[in-house]
Amino acid sequence: MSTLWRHARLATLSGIQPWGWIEDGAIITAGEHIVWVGRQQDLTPALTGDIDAEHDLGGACVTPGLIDCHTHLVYGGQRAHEFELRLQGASYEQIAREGGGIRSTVAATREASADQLYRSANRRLHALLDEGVTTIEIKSGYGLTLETETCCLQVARQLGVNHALTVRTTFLGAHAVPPEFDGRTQDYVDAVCSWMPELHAQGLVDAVDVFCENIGFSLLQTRQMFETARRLGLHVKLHAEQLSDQSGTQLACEFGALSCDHLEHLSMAGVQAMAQSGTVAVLLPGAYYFLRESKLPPVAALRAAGVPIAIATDHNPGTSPTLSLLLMLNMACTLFRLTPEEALRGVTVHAARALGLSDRGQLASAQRADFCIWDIEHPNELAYFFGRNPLRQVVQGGVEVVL
Ligand code: DI6
Ligand code: FE
Repeated sequence: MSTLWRHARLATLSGIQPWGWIEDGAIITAGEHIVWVGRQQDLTPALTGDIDAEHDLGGACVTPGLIDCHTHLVYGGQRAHEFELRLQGASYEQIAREGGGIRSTVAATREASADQLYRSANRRLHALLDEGVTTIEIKSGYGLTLETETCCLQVARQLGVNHALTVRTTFLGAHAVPPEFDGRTQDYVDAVCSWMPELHAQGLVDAVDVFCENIGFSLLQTRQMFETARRLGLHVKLHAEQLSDQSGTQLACEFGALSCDHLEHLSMAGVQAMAQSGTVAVLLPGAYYFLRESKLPPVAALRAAGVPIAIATDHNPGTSPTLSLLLMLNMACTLFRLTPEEALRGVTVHAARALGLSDRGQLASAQRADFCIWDIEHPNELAYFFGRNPLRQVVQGGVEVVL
């Protein structure tokens, strides 16, 4: 099945033009892939001879499908009450130390049935799909037993089976130490390492992540888990330098990490390490905003060093309960001073790279035919508006998705 999408204004994010802009453009898709992108006037009869269907987009703006490369979408309950506590002066770390925080969501997740976990994650997923997300990363990390982590990863995989989107799963067993391992963090790290081969054998893990932090796991423990991941041939990523500088980034880069995420407290040495290993910096303005952080990630240094910057929702019940990737575009600009074009690259081509995917994120031949059709004049409007969704249509794998 070959389709021509014509009369579009394309932000291809490919080539050297700003935005990879093509003013009066067309796309030809065949099956799940793009086979041609260019100016309408360059369409030749040889190109359009075998077309089965044609869509006139009436001058609408087209971008690659959006990619949310860091979410914790599967969990039980929610934590609006902790938000109230923080408004009364308690800090996130304080709440975590007193058994709230991640642990309270772990308790709610363990209590929920697989069906309940699926239904609540499905509702959240729909909010993201409605704004043009075509690929999403979903982390485990709220089960913290082999059984519940397995269940959460299965729910994540099932969401991908039942919707027109790609799901990449990340095992984040090292999100927090569960209560049954209190005072025995090393035993828990050993347990996490022992679960990895089984989860991997079930095809449930695309990458391994660790929360490396003074309230999370140490550098040495992170190294042990990364070594286990490497033996299994799994990619690694890291929650790094979110609340303090632990130099986790340098360690992650030693392991060729796909991405280091958060990075508010990243040092210059960390920036250099990322530049050398080609690791993506995933910035999460939702968590920065919701925790009212004041230390900004070193955007200018990352930019100067040529580190690719991605943006994601970090959707989770504790620090970033947002379900709007478009809002994150706006916040990446207002809070982190990214340009609107950098922000869009951050949820497309750089987000794809943060997931180890080279077949998406740009409008170019041989890329997956995942794209969004927007009722806007220019793609800078995606970062400019907030609380407004100009999405007209999503095409996933060459097929129009019913929203
Ligand atoms: N960093 C975060 O911001 C989330 N996890 C992490 O490692 C917070 C998770 C939570 O509070 O539930
Ligand atoms: Fe996170």
